[in-house]
Amino acid sequence: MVFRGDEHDTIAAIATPYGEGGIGIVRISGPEATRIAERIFRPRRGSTTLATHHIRYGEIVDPERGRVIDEVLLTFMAAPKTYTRQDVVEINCHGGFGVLQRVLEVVLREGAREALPGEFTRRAFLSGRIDLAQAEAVLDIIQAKTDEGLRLAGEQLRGRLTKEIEGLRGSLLKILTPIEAYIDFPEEDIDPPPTEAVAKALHRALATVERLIGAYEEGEIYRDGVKVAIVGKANVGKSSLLNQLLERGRAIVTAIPGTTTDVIEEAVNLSGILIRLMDMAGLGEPRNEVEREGVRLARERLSEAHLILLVVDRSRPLDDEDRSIFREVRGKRAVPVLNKIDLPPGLAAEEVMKETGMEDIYPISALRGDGIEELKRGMAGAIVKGKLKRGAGELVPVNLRHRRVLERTRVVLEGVLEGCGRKIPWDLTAIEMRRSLGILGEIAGETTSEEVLEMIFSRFCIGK
Ligand SMILES: Nc1nc2c(ncn2[C@@H]2O[C@H](COP(=O)(O)OP(=O)(O)OP(=O)(O)O)[C@@H](O)[C@H]2O)c(=O)[nH]1
Ligand SMILES: [Mg+2]
Repeated sequence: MVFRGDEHDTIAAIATPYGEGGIGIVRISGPEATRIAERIFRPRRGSTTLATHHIRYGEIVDPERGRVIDEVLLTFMAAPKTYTRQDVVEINCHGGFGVLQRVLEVVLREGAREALPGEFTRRAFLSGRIDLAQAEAVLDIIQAKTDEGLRLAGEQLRGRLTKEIEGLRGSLLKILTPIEAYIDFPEEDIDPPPTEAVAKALHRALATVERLIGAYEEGEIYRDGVKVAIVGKANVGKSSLLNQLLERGRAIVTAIPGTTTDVIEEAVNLSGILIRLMDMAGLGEPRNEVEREGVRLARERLSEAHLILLVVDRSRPLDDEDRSIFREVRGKRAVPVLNKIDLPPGLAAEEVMKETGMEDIYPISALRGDGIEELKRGMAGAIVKGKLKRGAGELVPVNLRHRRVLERTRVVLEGVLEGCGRKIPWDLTAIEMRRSLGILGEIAGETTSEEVLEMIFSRFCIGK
């Protein structure tokens, strides 16, 4: 989709989700917003002139037919103290699709144009009220599924990454300025910058770039969640465990081995981290074609898991199938689980510890729910230990787009550093340094191409 809008016309959209709700909002932004509002809004009492940043009670009337559409609360906010820095009107209607659609219709008939996805936020960006990384944060806030994800997005909206990038650009400029002075004013007899000092400063800048790239990996967990695979032999109670963790009967549980064949994926929130649980067929020798396909699928998905719940049936001795699964998950991050502790034991925890080399075993009964809370704490601990060095609040929010920009910056700066070693002419160094500054500017959106903007804003919903 090519962006067709320009920021000088007036846009309008239903800003609340489709469907029925207590209230629904039609939002208008642009130079015509006030005129349109004054034409279609009839206040219950008082002047028809709208005062800025006030809420008024009244009706929306179709000015052509004179018919009342809905009883509303209307907020008028005059530029520039608004989301888009333009005049903004928000009409709180009753939250029915028919009502909202009718109100939007008259607004459009009176001269507004239907907003494109993300166009309000795009205007906030174009007017300079927020930078591009902050605009992306708006989307992250809308899409956050956990508290921690929300906190990370909040950090971004407050401009955390932008500040880091400004710092980085500042240090690059500090390297660049004496080089440019040396090149630009040859008659002034300026000494060339000392190569070692430049190299040292470049190393420091590269370390910052590395740290920010690393922050992406850490933040990934908060943004996209952690994939956890429930792994074990057939009939050990994997699906029962899934149901316990979800607190509902999601997967079929039977006494027949080989009950689960497809991979079942469900999300659950564990201490603010989004966990994407995958229940699957038991790994082991397939007894028929269905199981063979199931095992193949299970193995495929196992490879994507960040964490494995390795389930063993404690009521039976270990056999070769268990051992072969232990071998298969060796080297992966796993939490061992001893299930069916309500039955007489056929196996000691020490044996499993010895054969898997894993400690911290969690004894549970997936049938009765014993030990599930401890297991949840253990899972959270294993995830945090593995990946998260900080809480979301302390993390610099870096998304995939930012990371790509940072990686390109890294390549350029590494080139500069290498050139320093070879004592290439200073003007070449200066050109490359300028290039790295331009690349970094893409994060805040100073040097971002129209295609990239298009890609970012088209992911928004209409009305945001
Ligand atoms: N006594 C007891 N039985 C359990 C427990 N957990 C599961 N079971 C029983 O074990 C049988 C298999 O449970 P499932 O949850 O279907 O096991 P699964 O590992 O998903 O099995 P497949 O999908 O066939 O690989 C069922 O009869 C469950 O009721 C438990 O903690 N205690
Ligand atoms: Mg199952």
